[in-house]
Amino acid sequence: MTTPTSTNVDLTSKIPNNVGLSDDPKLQRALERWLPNYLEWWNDMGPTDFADKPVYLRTAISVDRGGWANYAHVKMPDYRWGIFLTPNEQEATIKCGDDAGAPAWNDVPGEHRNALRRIIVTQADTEPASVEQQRLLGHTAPSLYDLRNLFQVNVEEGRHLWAMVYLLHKYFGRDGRDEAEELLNRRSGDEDKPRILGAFNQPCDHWLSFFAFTMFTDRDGKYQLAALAESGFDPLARTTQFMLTEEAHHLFVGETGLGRIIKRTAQLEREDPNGDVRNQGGIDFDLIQRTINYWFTYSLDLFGGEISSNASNFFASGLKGRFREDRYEDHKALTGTYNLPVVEKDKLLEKEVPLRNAMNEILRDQYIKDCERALKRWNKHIAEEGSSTVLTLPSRRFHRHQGIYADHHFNPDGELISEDEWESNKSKWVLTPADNDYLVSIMKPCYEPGKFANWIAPPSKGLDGKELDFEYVKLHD
Ligand code: BYC
Ligand code: FE
Ligand code: FE
Repeated sequence: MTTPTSTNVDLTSKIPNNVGLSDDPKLQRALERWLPNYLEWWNDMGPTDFADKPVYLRTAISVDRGGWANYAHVKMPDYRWGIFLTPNEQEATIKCGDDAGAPAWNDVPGEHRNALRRIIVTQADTEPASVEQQRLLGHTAPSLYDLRNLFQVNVEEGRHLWAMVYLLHKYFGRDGRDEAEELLNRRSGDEDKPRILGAFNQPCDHWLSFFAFTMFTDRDGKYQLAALAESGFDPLARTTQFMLTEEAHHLFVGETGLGRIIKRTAQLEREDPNGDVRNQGGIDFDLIQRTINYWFTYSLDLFGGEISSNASNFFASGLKGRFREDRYEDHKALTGTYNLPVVEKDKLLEKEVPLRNAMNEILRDQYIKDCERALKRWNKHIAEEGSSTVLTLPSRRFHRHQGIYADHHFNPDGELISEDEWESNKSKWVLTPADNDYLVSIMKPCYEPGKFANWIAPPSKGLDGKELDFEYVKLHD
């Protein structure tokens, strides 16, 4: 039986949904029991101190094209976190692997149960983690426009957790309910109960990191979700398809946020006779480059090992496809190979690996290309402001904590270096505690409608057709 979904959303239910929740009272009760625990987590670990302020948020009230974004001033705890699956247009099939072309699963096949649960739990864990990482940023926002964007991202990451918890409750029985509880118990950066993936335990305590995170880490989300949108487990495919529509805004926030800082930096450089940006409370290009290096590489880690039997199994069993699998002709990938440099006896040597084992690397390739596109755009804007600075992405081997390069040291160009060389250069290459101190010191809240902090340029236009001086967050009633 297929999951009943329609473009009509049941908004009268405690949990808005288009999955016919009211027809499944047992599941509905289980989720309604999880709801207060979720709200408790949100109150403890979500954005601090803004619970009573109306925020101009978009809420999904329908999954129709164009009809799913409904804007209104809402207090965050009243945001209606719901469960939405993109409706099926035709009978779904398994998109890749050994059974490519066979009908998709509407239930969890026994032999793939553990792998699927692991994928869903891993995906789910990142969502609340990011909210935890960003919980203090409301106190230092550069404008009401940015404050609103932060909160929009936060409530939607909360909704993404709901999306995954629905799958766990509906399809994984007791185990799924236990996992859903655990998702509210782990904490970003906690020594005893950390979040699962590395990037989600790193501190994000100022807005340069926030924008780099939404640019680079949310972009891993885009590629992982796109790979899961090709899943043969149809409820997962359709859930992630809907999540991707929300994700686009997070990426917009990151890319334009960094772009606006970069633009402002070029202007400040020009305005000072010595090109000194910091004496005007700005963010110098070297610091921006170190931030890019830091978050880009932690995000590269999120794709997993370069040579991965997990990835091969996920692909072979049709659980996880490639980015836009339909653009490939061969969906089995049994014959091809992929070449990549590996470290052998202190040298980098090309190695050929079977295509299926390289699926993480193939997804990483597409991610890197997408990041390069953004860098190119920023560099164009820097040149237009009259600066000769060129920002770059470091090599994929640089500053890695997962995969085949993690046990070695590389410079940003990707050349093998000694540990000494790494140690003596790392403060030039990646964000340091002193950098974070400086950034925290310049980030004072700027909450007058239409005003922006000095270290960032205003956006080219407001949101949802509103002016820049619109009251995106109502701080005073
Ligand atoms: N940190 O074969 P390997 C998002 C572990 S972001 C720590 O190399 P595999 C969002 C791995 O678990 C998208 N551990 O990797 C963004 C395994 O452990 P075990 C999130 C790591 O399994 C912003 C071992 O290393 N979604 O949505 O092929 C805001 C060897 O595994 C890391 C997903 O990730 C790491 N970085 O690939 C909000 C999709 N990397 O089993 C939200 C679901 C690897 O040996 N996840 N390990 O103990 C997956 O598809 C895969 O688990 C991964 C790893 C791609 C993450
Ligand atoms: Fe998300
Ligand atoms: Fe996101």
